[in-house]
Amino acid sequence: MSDVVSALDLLDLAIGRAEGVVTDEDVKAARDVAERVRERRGFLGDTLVVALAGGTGSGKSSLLNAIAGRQIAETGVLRPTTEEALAWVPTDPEPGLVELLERLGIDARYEQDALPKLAIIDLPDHDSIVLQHHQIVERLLPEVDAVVWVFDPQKYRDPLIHEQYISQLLEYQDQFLFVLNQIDLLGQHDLSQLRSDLIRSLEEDGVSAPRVFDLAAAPPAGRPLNIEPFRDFLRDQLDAKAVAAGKLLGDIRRAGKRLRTEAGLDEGAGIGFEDRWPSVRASVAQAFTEGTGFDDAVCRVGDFVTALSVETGGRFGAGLRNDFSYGRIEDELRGALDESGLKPTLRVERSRFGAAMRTFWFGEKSQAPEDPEAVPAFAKALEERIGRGLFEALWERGVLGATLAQVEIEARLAENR
Ligand SMILES: Nc1nc2c(ncn2[C@@H]2O[C@H](COP(=O)(O)OP(=O)(O)OP(=O)(O)O)[C@@H](O)[C@H]2O)c(=O)[nH]1
Ligand SMILES: [Mg+2]
Repeated sequence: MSDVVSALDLLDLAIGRAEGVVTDEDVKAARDVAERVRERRGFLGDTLVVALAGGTGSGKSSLLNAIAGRQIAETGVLRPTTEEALAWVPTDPEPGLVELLERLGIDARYEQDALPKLAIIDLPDHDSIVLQHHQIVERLLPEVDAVVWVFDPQKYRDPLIHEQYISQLLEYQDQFLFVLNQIDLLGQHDLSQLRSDLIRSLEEDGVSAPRVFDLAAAPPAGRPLNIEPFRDFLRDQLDAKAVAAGKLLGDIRRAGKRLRTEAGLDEGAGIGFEDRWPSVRASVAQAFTEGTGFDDAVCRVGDFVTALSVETGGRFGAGLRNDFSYGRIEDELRGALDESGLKPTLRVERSRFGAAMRTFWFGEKSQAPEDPEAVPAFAKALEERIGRGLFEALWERGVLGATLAQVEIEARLAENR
C-alpha cells in the first residue's frame, strides 16, 4: 500500500541523506516541499475522512446510517445514544487510516464496501462529555478532511456549538460542512427561514460562505430526504482529493528528481568504484616498487579522484575533489610509506619537481624494498588512508540514490492506486 505519507516519509529520509551531497540550498528547497506537503490540512492518505459532530440527538448517527444505506450506528431517543466514537471505514483500510484511528483512540470500526475510499467517524454528543468531545474534535480536526456539523431544528442555535466549537476553530473552516437535519419536521416556509437563520448565525461565528445541506436522515415515515446531494457532494470531494493528492505526489517526485540531478545521480550511476580502485591501488604500489616515482604515484591516485569527481559531478564531485586534494594525496602516500616501511626503488624521475620531491622525502639514495611484507602493508595503509574515505563518500551517495529511487517508486505507486 502506498500513499502520500509513505512517499513523504521517504523524501524526508532522502533529504537527511542529501546533506553534504548537494548544496544547502538544494536541501532547503526539498525540505520546503516536504514541509508544505505535511502542513496541508486533512488526512494525507487517499481515503476521504469525514467526521460527524454536533449536538446530541441532532441525528449524526442517523446521517451515517442514511449515507451507508443501512444501520451502522445505534440511534435513539435516549440521550446520549453514541457514547464512544465509531468509524465506518472501507474494507481493507489503508494503513495510514488505521494509524489515524488508533491515534484518535477510535476502536469501534465498521467495514463497508458501499463507498470505497470514504471513511466516516461518528462522534459522541458534545454536551454530556464535553471535555472528551472537545479533545477529540481538536485532535481530529488537523487530521481529517472534513467535519460535518449536524444541527436539528430545535437546537440549531446551541450556543455551546457556536461559541465553544465553531467560532473557536475558524482556522479549520475550509473543512467545515453543515447539515440541517430533520427537515421533515418543517414546512417549506419554516425551512427557508430556519436555513437563513442558521447561515446567519454561522456567519456571526465567523464562517464565511458556510456550506449548508438540508436533509432528513431518518424521518419516521418514508425514505431519507436529500441524502443523495450530500452523498454526491462527498463523492466530488473525494475526486477533488484525488486531484489534490496527485499534485502533492507530483511535488514530492519533483523534489526527489531535483535532489537526484543535483547529486549527479542521473549521470554517474555506474561509478564502479569497487572494481576500479583495486587496480589503482596496485598501480600505486607498483609505481614505488618499479621505480616510476612518487609524483607518478600521486598522479595515479589524483587522476582517479578527478575521474570520480567528474563522473559524479555537482557539489558531490567538487567535494570529493576538495577532500582528496593533491596535497592530501601526497601526505597520505607519505604516511602510507612510513607506516608500511615500503622503500621506493631507485627510479628515473620524469620531472624536476619529482626529482626534487624524491630527494626531499627519500634522500639521495633509494633503497630496494627489503621487507616482503612491505607491499601488502602499503596497500593496506593506502586502503585505510584513501580507499576507505572514497568508498564511504560514494556509498553515502549511492544510498541517497537508492532512497531517491524509492521516493520515485512509492510516489508512482500511490499515483496509480
Ligand atoms: N423526524 C426526524 N427524526 C430524526 C431524523 N434524524 C434522526 N432523527 C431522530 O433523532 C433521534 C436522534 O438521532 P441520532 O442519530 O441518534 O442522534 P445523534 O446525533 O447520533 O445523537 P447522539 O449519539 O446522542 O449524539 C433519533 O430518535 C432519530 O430517529 C430526521 O431526519 N427526522
Ligand atoms: Mg449518535
